[in-house]
Amino acid sequence: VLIQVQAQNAAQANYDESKVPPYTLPDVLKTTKSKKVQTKTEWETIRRPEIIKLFEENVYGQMPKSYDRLTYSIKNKNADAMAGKATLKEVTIEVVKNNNPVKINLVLFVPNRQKGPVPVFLLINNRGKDNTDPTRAKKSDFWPAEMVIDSGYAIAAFHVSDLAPDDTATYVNGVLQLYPEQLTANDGMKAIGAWAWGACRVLDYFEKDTTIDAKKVAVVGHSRGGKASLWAAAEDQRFAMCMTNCSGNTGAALARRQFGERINRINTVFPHWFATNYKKFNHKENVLPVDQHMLIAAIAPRPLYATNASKDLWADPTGTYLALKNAEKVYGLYGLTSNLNANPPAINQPIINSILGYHNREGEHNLTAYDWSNFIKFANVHLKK
Ligand code: GTR
Repeated sequence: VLIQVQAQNAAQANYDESKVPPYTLPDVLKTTKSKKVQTKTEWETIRRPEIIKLFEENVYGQMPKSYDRLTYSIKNKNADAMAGKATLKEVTIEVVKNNNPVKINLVLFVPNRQKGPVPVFLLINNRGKDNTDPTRAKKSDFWPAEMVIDSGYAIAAFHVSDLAPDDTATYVNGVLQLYPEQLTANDGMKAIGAWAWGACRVLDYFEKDTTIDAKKVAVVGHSRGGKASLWAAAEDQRFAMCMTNCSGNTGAALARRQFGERINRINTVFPHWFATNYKKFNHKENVLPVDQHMLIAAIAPRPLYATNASKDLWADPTGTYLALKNAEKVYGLYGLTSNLNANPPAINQPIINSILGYHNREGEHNLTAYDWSNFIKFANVHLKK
Protein backbone atom coordinates (compact mmCIF):
# COMPACT_ATOMS: atom_id res chain seq x y z
CA VAL A 1 0.00 0.00 0.00
CA LEU A 2 2.78 2.44 0.93
CA ILE A 3 4.52 1.79 -2.40
CA GLN A 4 1.24 2.53 -4.18
CA VAL A 5 0.78 5.80 -2.29
CA GLN A 6 4.37 6.79 -3.06
CA ALA A 7 3.96 6.09 -6.75
CA GLN A 8 0.77 8.09 -6.78
CA ASN A 9 2.47 11.09 -5.17
CA ALA A 10 5.32 10.94 -7.64
CA ALA A 11 2.89 10.79 -10.55
CA GLN A 12 1.03 13.82 -9.19
CA ALA A 13 4.19 15.89 -8.88
CA ASN A 14 4.63 18.76 -11.28
CA TYR A 15 6.89 18.01 -14.25
CA ASP A 16 5.67 20.89 -16.38
CA GLU A 17 8.04 23.87 -16.54
CA SER A 18 5.19 26.21 -17.40
CA LYS A 19 3.49 25.32 -14.10
CA VAL A 20 6.43 26.31 -11.90
CA PRO A 21 4.94 28.98 -9.64
CA PRO A 22 6.49 32.46 -9.48
CA TYR A 23 8.92 32.56 -6.58
CA THR A 24 11.51 34.80 -4.94
CA LEU A 25 14.62 33.22 -3.50
CA PRO A 26 15.97 34.49 -0.18
CA ASP A 27 18.88 36.80 -0.97
CA VAL A 28 22.04 34.87 -0.19
CA LEU A 29 23.94 38.13 0.37
CA LYS A 30 21.44 39.85 2.64
CA THR A 31 21.82 39.23 6.39
CA THR A 32 18.82 38.56 8.63
CA LYS A 33 19.25 42.19 9.72
CA SER A 34 18.87 43.22 6.06
CA LYS A 35 22.46 44.27 5.68
CA LYS A 36 23.97 43.76 2.24
CA VAL A 37 27.11 41.62 2.31
CA GLN A 38 29.82 43.13 0.13
CA THR A 39 33.08 41.51 1.11
CA LYS A 40 34.29 38.02 1.73
CA THR A 41 35.07 38.99 5.34
CA GLU A 42 31.44 39.98 5.89
CA TRP A 43 30.40 36.78 4.19
CA GLU A 44 32.65 34.63 6.36
CA THR A 45 31.99 36.34 9.67
CA ILE A 46 28.30 37.25 9.39
CA ARG A 47 26.30 35.72 6.58
CA ARG A 48 27.85 32.29 6.14
CA PRO A 49 27.51 31.39 9.87
CA GLU A 50 23.93 32.68 9.75
CA ILE A 51 23.13 30.43 6.78
CA ILE A 52 24.66 27.35 8.39
CA LYS A 53 22.61 28.03 11.49
CA LEU A 54 19.42 28.40 9.46
CA PHE A 55 20.02 25.04 7.78
CA GLU A 56 20.77 23.43 11.16
CA GLU A 57 17.64 24.81 12.77
CA ASN A 58 15.22 24.29 9.93
CA VAL A 59 16.47 21.50 7.71
CA TYR A 60 19.29 19.08 8.59
CA GLY A 61 19.55 19.53 12.35
CA GLN A 62 22.58 20.27 14.47
CA MET A 63 25.96 18.80 13.66
CA PRO A 64 27.68 17.86 16.95
CA LYS A 65 31.42 18.31 16.60
CA SER A 66 32.78 16.95 19.87
CA TYR A 67 33.59 13.36 20.76
CA ASP A 68 35.83 11.71 23.35
CA ARG A 69 38.15 9.77 21.06
CA LEU A 70 38.69 8.47 17.58
CA THR A 71 40.83 5.39 17.06
CA TYR A 72 41.36 3.23 14.03
CA SER A 73 42.72 -0.17 13.13
CA ILE A 74 43.68 -1.65 9.79
CA LYS A 75 41.53 -4.73 9.41
CA ASN A 76 43.10 -5.75 6.12
CA LYS A 77 45.91 -4.39 3.96
CA ASN A 78 47.08 -5.45 0.51
CA ALA A 79 49.92 -3.48 -1.06
CA ASP A 80 49.46 -5.43 -4.29
CA ALA A 81 45.77 -4.79 -4.99
CA MET A 82 44.40 -4.20 -8.50
CA ALA A 83 47.30 -6.15 -10.04
CA GLY A 84 49.83 -4.03 -8.19
CA LYS A 85 48.33 -0.66 -9.10
CA ALA A 86 47.01 0.15 -5.65
CA THR A 87 47.25 -0.45 -1.95
CA LEU A 88 44.03 -1.54 -0.31
CA LYS A 89 43.30 -0.69 3.28
CA GLU A 90 40.16 -1.73 5.10
CA VAL A 91 40.06 0.55 8.09
CA THR A 92 37.80 0.33 11.11
CA ILE A 93 37.35 3.80 12.54
CA GLU A 94 35.88 3.88 16.02
CA VAL A 95 34.45 7.08 17.46
CA VAL A 96 33.46 7.16 21.12
CA LYS A 97 31.40 9.66 23.09
CA ASN A 98 30.03 9.06 26.62
CA ASN A 99 31.22 5.45 26.34
CA ASN A 100 29.05 4.87 23.28
CA PRO A 101 30.97 3.77 20.18
CA VAL A 102 30.24 4.05 16.49
CA LYS A 103 32.27 2.00 14.01
CA ILE A 104 32.85 3.19 10.46
CA ASN A 105 34.14 0.57 8.03
CA LEU A 106 36.21 2.39 5.44
CA VAL A 107 37.40 0.82 2.19
CA LEU A 108 40.36 2.72 0.76
CA PHE A 109 42.49 2.21 -2.35
CA VAL A 110 45.59 4.39 -2.80
CA PRO A 111 47.47 4.44 -6.14
CA ASN A 112 50.96 2.92 -5.87
CA ARG A 113 52.63 4.89 -8.66
CA GLN A 114 51.88 8.22 -6.98
CA LYS A 115 54.55 9.75 -4.74
CA GLY A 116 53.60 11.58 -1.58
CA PRO A 117 50.14 12.14 -0.13
CA VAL A 118 47.40 11.86 -2.76
CA PRO A 119 44.00 13.53 -3.13
CA VAL A 120 41.04 11.25 -2.50
CA PHE A 121 37.40 10.82 -3.53
CA LEU A 122 35.27 9.71 -0.59
CA LEU A 123 31.88 8.18 -1.44
CA ILE A 124 29.02 8.20 1.04
CA ASN A 125 27.55 4.87 -0.09
CA ASN A 126 23.76 4.73 0.18
CA ARG A 127 23.36 1.65 -2.03
CA GLY A 128 24.44 -1.98 -1.69
CA LYS A 129 27.74 -2.71 0.05
CA ASP A 130 28.80 -4.87 -2.91
CA ASN A 131 29.26 -1.63 -4.89
CA THR A 132 32.47 -1.07 -2.94
CA ASP A 133 33.81 -4.64 -2.89
CA PRO A 134 37.37 -4.53 -1.50
CA THR A 135 38.27 -7.81 -3.24
CA ARG A 136 37.28 -6.36 -6.64
CA ALA A 137 35.65 -9.68 -7.52
CA LYS A 138 32.57 -7.51 -8.04
CA LYS A 139 32.98 -4.25 -9.91
CA SER A 140 30.42 -1.48 -10.13
CA ASP A 141 30.20 1.80 -11.99
CA PHE A 142 28.65 3.26 -8.86
CA TRP A 143 32.21 3.28 -7.42
CA PRO A 144 34.59 2.63 -10.34
CA ALA A 145 37.70 2.29 -8.20
CA GLU A 146 40.01 1.18 -11.04
CA MET A 147 39.15 4.25 -13.13
CA VAL A 148 39.88 6.58 -10.21
CA ILE A 149 43.16 4.82 -9.34
CA ASP A 150 44.28 4.99 -13.00
CA SER A 151 43.65 8.75 -12.86
CA GLY A 152 46.03 9.15 -9.93
CA TYR A 153 43.54 9.63 -7.11
CA ALA A 154 42.80 7.53 -4.08
CA ILE A 155 39.24 6.32 -3.66
CA ALA A 156 37.38 5.52 -0.46
CA ALA A 157 33.87 4.64 0.67
CA PHE A 158 31.82 3.94 3.76
CA HIS A 159 28.25 2.74 4.04
CA VAL A 160 25.53 4.94 5.53
CA SER A 161 24.21 2.09 7.69
CA ASP A 162 27.34 2.32 9.88
CA LEU A 163 26.15 5.76 10.99
CA ALA A 164 22.37 5.52 10.80
CA PRO A 165 20.40 2.73 9.15
CA ASP A 166 18.23 4.21 6.39
CA ASP A 167 15.06 3.17 8.13
CA THR A 168 12.41 5.04 10.08
CA ALA A 169 12.41 2.55 12.96
CA THR A 170 16.14 1.91 13.36
CA TYR A 171 17.96 5.08 12.22
CA VAL A 172 18.64 5.90 15.88
CA ASN A 173 21.00 2.92 16.17
CA GLY A 174 24.28 4.62 15.39
CA VAL A 175 25.56 8.17 15.75
CA LEU A 176 22.42 9.19 17.64
CA GLN A 177 23.44 6.92 20.53
CA LEU A 178 26.46 9.21 20.99
CA TYR A 179 24.31 12.33 21.07
CA PRO A 180 21.00 11.36 22.74
CA GLU A 181 20.02 15.03 23.15
CA GLN A 182 19.59 15.13 19.37
CA LEU A 183 16.74 12.64 19.58
CA THR A 184 14.41 14.95 21.46
CA ALA A 185 15.41 18.34 20.02
CA ASN A 186 13.26 19.75 17.22
CA ASP A 187 16.48 20.77 15.54
CA GLY A 188 18.17 17.45 16.26
CA MET A 189 20.07 15.68 13.51
CA LYS A 190 18.60 12.58 11.95
CA ALA A 191 19.89 10.10 9.37
CA ILE A 192 21.18 12.49 6.69
CA GLY A 193 22.94 14.55 9.36
CA ALA A 194 24.45 11.36 10.77
CA TRP A 195 25.79 10.30 7.35
CA ALA A 196 27.37 13.72 6.85
CA TRP A 197 28.83 13.47 10.36
CA GLY A 198 30.37 10.15 9.32
CA ALA A 199 32.06 11.75 6.31
CA CYS A 200 33.59 14.33 8.68
CA ARG A 201 34.95 11.57 10.94
CA VAL A 202 36.50 9.82 7.94
CA LEU A 203 38.19 13.14 7.18
CA ASP A 204 39.49 13.13 10.78
CA TYR A 205 40.98 9.72 9.95
CA PHE A 206 42.49 10.97 6.65
CA GLU A 207 44.35 13.61 8.66
CA LYS A 208 46.15 10.75 10.39
CA ASP A 209 46.86 8.71 7.23
CA THR A 210 50.13 9.96 5.70
CA THR A 211 49.38 8.43 2.28
CA ILE A 212 46.35 10.75 1.91
CA ASP A 213 46.38 14.50 1.27
CA ALA A 214 43.70 15.49 3.77
CA LYS A 215 43.64 18.99 2.28
CA LYS A 216 42.38 17.49 -0.98
CA VAL A 217 39.40 15.39 -0.04
CA ALA A 218 36.42 15.38 -2.40
CA VAL A 219 33.21 14.21 -0.75
CA VAL A 220 30.87 12.43 -3.18
CA GLY A 221 27.29 11.32 -2.82
CA HIS A 222 24.43 10.13 -4.98
CA SER A 223 20.81 11.11 -4.39
CA ARG A 224 20.16 10.83 -0.62
CA GLY A 225 23.93 10.40 -0.32
CA GLY A 226 24.32 13.57 -2.42
CA LYS A 227 22.17 15.48 0.05
CA ALA A 228 24.59 14.28 2.75
CA SER A 229 27.72 15.15 0.70
CA LEU A 230 26.45 18.72 0.32
CA TRP A 231 25.66 19.02 3.99
CA ALA A 232 29.06 17.60 4.99
CA ALA A 233 30.91 20.04 2.71
CA ALA A 234 28.84 22.98 3.95
CA GLU A 235 29.38 22.12 7.62
CA ASP A 236 33.01 21.10 7.42
CA GLN A 237 35.23 23.50 5.53
CA ARG A 238 38.10 21.03 5.53
CA PHE A 239 36.48 19.26 2.56
CA ALA A 240 38.27 20.60 -0.51
CA MET A 241 35.58 19.72 -3.02
CA CYS A 242 32.03 18.36 -3.23
CA MET A 243 30.24 16.18 -5.76
CA THR A 244 26.46 15.99 -5.49
CA ASN A 245 24.96 13.52 -7.95
CA CYS A 246 21.21 13.60 -8.72
CA SER A 247 20.64 14.96 -5.20
CA GLY A 248 17.31 16.65 -5.95
CA ASN A 249 14.99 17.84 -3.22
CA THR A 250 16.82 19.03 -0.08
CA GLY A 251 19.96 18.38 -2.06
CA ALA A 252 21.07 20.72 -4.83
CA ALA A 253 17.61 21.52 -6.27
CA LEU A 254 15.66 24.68 -5.42
CA ALA A 255 12.65 23.88 -3.23
CA ARG A 256 10.64 26.93 -4.28
CA ARG A 257 10.23 25.66 -7.83
CA GLN A 258 8.05 22.85 -6.45
CA PHE A 259 9.11 20.74 -9.40
CA GLY A 260 9.27 16.96 -8.98
CA GLU A 261 9.78 15.92 -5.36
CA ARG A 262 8.54 18.35 -2.72
CA ILE A 263 9.25 18.93 0.96
CA ASN A 264 5.94 17.44 2.11
CA ARG A 265 6.58 14.25 0.21
CA ILE A 266 10.21 13.81 1.35
CA ASN A 267 9.25 14.42 5.00
CA THR A 268 6.36 11.97 4.75
CA VAL A 269 8.16 9.10 3.03
CA PHE A 270 11.47 9.67 4.85
CA PRO A 271 10.52 11.10 8.27
CA HIS A 272 13.91 9.93 9.62
CA TRP A 273 16.08 12.05 7.30
CA PHE A 274 15.74 15.67 8.44
CA ALA A 275 15.16 17.66 11.61
CA THR A 276 11.63 17.64 13.02
CA ASN A 277 11.45 21.41 12.38
CA TYR A 278 11.66 20.78 8.64
CA LYS A 279 8.14 19.35 8.69
CA LYS A 280 6.84 22.87 9.40
CA PHE A 281 7.59 23.62 5.77
CA ASN A 282 5.48 20.85 4.27
CA HIS A 283 3.56 22.56 1.44
CA LYS A 284 5.18 25.84 2.55
CA GLU A 285 8.37 26.14 0.52
CA ASN A 286 7.99 29.90 0.35
CA VAL A 287 8.28 30.49 4.09
CA LEU A 288 11.45 28.45 4.47
CA PRO A 289 14.15 30.98 5.45
CA VAL A 290 16.61 29.24 3.12
CA ASP A 291 16.67 27.62 -0.28
CA GLN A 292 19.25 25.21 -1.60
CA HIS A 293 21.33 27.80 -3.50
CA MET A 294 22.36 29.00 -0.03
CA LEU A 295 23.71 25.58 0.87
CA ILE A 296 25.84 25.62 -2.27
CA ALA A 297 26.98 29.15 -1.44
CA ALA A 298 28.10 27.91 1.99
CA ILE A 299 30.59 25.67 0.18
CA ALA A 300 32.26 28.68 -1.51
CA PRO A 301 35.03 29.24 -2.41
CA ARG A 302 35.53 25.49 -2.78
CA PRO A 303 34.74 23.79 -6.10
CA LEU A 304 31.40 22.03 -6.37
CA TYR A 305 30.14 19.71 -9.09
CA ALA A 306 26.45 18.87 -9.41
CA THR A 307 24.82 16.45 -11.80
CA ASN A 308 21.44 15.34 -12.99
CA ALA A 309 20.08 12.70 -15.32
CA SER A 310 17.77 13.60 -18.19
CA LYS A 311 15.06 11.11 -17.24
CA ASP A 312 15.23 11.97 -13.53
CA LEU A 313 12.82 14.91 -13.48
CA TRP A 314 11.91 13.95 -9.91
CA ALA A 315 15.28 15.53 -8.92
CA ASP A 316 14.60 18.70 -10.97
CA PRO A 317 17.63 19.19 -13.26
CA THR A 318 16.71 22.79 -14.08
CA GLY A 319 16.19 23.63 -10.42
CA THR A 320 19.60 22.16 -9.62
CA TYR A 321 21.32 24.22 -12.28
CA LEU A 322 19.52 27.36 -11.09
CA ALA A 323 20.69 26.71 -7.52
CA LEU A 324 24.29 26.80 -8.77
CA LYS A 325 23.56 29.89 -10.81
CA ASN A 326 22.13 31.66 -7.75
CA ALA A 327 25.16 30.73 -5.62
CA GLU A 328 27.57 32.31 -8.14
CA LYS A 329 27.69 35.72 -6.53
CA VAL A 330 29.16 34.32 -3.34
CA TYR A 331 31.99 32.74 -5.33
CA GLY A 332 32.30 36.18 -6.94
CA LEU A 333 33.25 37.65 -3.54
CA TYR A 334 36.38 35.48 -3.80
CA GLY A 335 37.09 36.68 -7.33
CA LEU A 336 36.00 33.32 -8.69
CA THR A 337 33.94 33.59 -11.81
CA SER A 338 31.98 30.60 -12.95
CA ASN A 339 30.96 30.46 -16.56
CA LEU A 340 27.34 29.54 -16.12
CA ASN A 341 24.86 30.69 -18.73
CA ALA A 342 21.37 31.68 -17.66
CA ASN A 343 19.99 28.39 -18.96
CA PRO A 344 21.16 24.82 -18.27
CA PRO A 345 23.53 23.18 -20.77
CA ALA A 346 22.30 20.56 -23.22
CA ILE A 347 22.30 16.90 -22.21
CA ASN A 348 25.81 15.38 -21.98
CA GLN A 349 27.51 18.79 -22.17
CA PRO A 350 29.57 18.95 -18.97
CA ILE A 351 30.71 22.29 -17.61
CA ILE A 352 34.19 21.59 -16.22
CA ASN A 353 36.18 24.82 -16.42
CA SER A 354 34.05 26.59 -13.87
CA ILE A 355 34.32 26.61 -10.09
CA LEU A 356 30.66 25.53 -10.12
CA GLY A 357 30.57 22.53 -12.45
CA TYR A 358 27.55 20.70 -13.80
CA HIS A 359 26.22 18.13 -16.21
CA ASN A 360 22.89 16.61 -17.09
CA ARG A 361 23.63 13.06 -18.21
CA GLU A 362 21.40 11.24 -20.64
CA GLY A 363 19.53 8.52 -18.79
CA GLU A 364 18.12 7.43 -15.48
CA HIS A 365 18.60 8.35 -11.83
CA ASN A 366 21.96 6.73 -11.02
CA LEU A 367 25.66 7.25 -10.40
CA THR A 368 27.59 5.99 -13.41
CA ALA A 369 31.04 5.80 -15.02
CA TYR A 370 30.09 8.85 -17.10
CA ASP A 371 29.46 10.85 -13.93
CA TRP A 372 32.75 9.71 -12.38
CA SER A 373 34.74 10.46 -15.54
CA ASN A 374 33.53 14.06 -15.28
CA PHE A 375 34.27 14.21 -11.54
CA ILE A 376 37.85 13.27 -12.43
CA LYS A 377 38.07 15.90 -15.19
CA PHE A 378 36.69 18.48 -12.79
CA ALA A 379 39.17 17.45 -10.07
CA ASN A 380 42.03 17.60 -12.57
CA VAL A 381 41.22 21.28 -13.09
CA HIS A 382 40.20 22.35 -9.59
CA LEU A 383 41.75 19.98 -7.04
CA LYS A 384 45.08 18.73 -8.32
CA LYS A 385 46.71 22.00 -9.34
C1 GTR B 1 13.88 8.87 -3.58
C2 GTR B 1 13.79 10.18 -2.85
C3 GTR B 1 14.85 11.10 -3.38
C4 GTR B 1 16.20 10.44 -3.46
C5 GTR B 1 16.13 9.01 -3.94
C6 GTR B 1 17.42 8.20 -3.77
O1 GTR B 1 12.90 7.98 -3.21
O2 GTR B 1 12.52 10.70 -3.04
O3 GTR B 1 14.89 12.27 -2.59
O4 GTR B 1 16.84 10.50 -2.25
O5 GTR B 1 15.14 8.30 -3.30
O6 GTR B 1 18.12 8.34 -2.76
O7 GTR B 1 17.74 7.43 -4.68
